[in-house]
Amino acid sequence: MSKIAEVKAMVEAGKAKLVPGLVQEALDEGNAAGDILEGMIESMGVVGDKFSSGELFVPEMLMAAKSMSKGVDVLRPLLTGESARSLGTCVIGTVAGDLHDIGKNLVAMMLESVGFTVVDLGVDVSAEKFVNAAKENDNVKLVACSGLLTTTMPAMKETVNLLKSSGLSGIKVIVGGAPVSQEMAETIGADGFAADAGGAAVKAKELVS
Ligand code: B1M
Repeated sequence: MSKIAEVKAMVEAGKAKLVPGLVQEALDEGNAAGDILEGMIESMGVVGDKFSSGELFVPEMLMAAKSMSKGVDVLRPLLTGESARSLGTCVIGTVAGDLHDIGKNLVAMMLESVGFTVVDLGVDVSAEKFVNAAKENDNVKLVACSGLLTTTMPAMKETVNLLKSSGLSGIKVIVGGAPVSQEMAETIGADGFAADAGGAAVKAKELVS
């Protein structure tokens, strides 16, 4: 079994203590950080499918998420790097009612890597909290909203509406997460959409330049 396959198997099995060591071993063997990350993202898809089919339950899903987060911690310095440019501040969070944060954390990491100062509000963030953070932090150029549940899409819409009606001129809004599409982003009035963390960094740069 390849080292990346081992990492994937241990993420799927929720072995949070083993994953960081295996990720380091995979790097030491010469695997690219991006490939290891891709493998772990695939594993979360497998976990989701097993949850849907009743093979796994919430505690196992939680352990898989913890395992992936520990693995990402090892990759973080390799995926971010130092950016010389400053693109301003980005306020990011997962919308109200939604506790999923792995994708949001990856997007935050990528935004930092291209030169944003990131203010991460965490998960279950109300529309009001997004607006207050956009007003209270210096040089905010972008608000980024993540959401993974179809049931929290109305909260995303509410967040975009409130941001747009709060007189925050010049602040762009980007949205994303598995149930979000370009079409939905346009319908709810967001300025941009990206399907993944790399795409979010590209789109975010485009929106503020
Ligand atoms: Co939940 N969960 N979960 N879960 N969970 C999903 C999302 C689900 C698809 C699983 C399934 O049924 N197959 C399903 C949602 C179904 C739906 O709404 N259509 C689901 C469900 C139902 C639930 C609960 C309701 C289960 C329950 O309690 N009965 C519950 C809800 C809790 C809540 O939020 N209120 C729940 C709970 C949890 C855990 C807490 C156990 C855990 C999350 C832990 C954590 O995040 N710290 C969890 C997990 C781990 C998952 C799955 C398995 C994995 C999610 C993940 O981290 N993926 C997920 C199944 C799946 O995704 N296939 C599932 C990896 C991550 C890298 O991908 O987050 O999609 P993702 O991010 C991507 C892109 O979407 C994008 O970039 C990222 C990577 O490049 N992206 C953006 C994300 N945000 C972006 C923002 C952007 C741009 C791009 O711009 C701002």
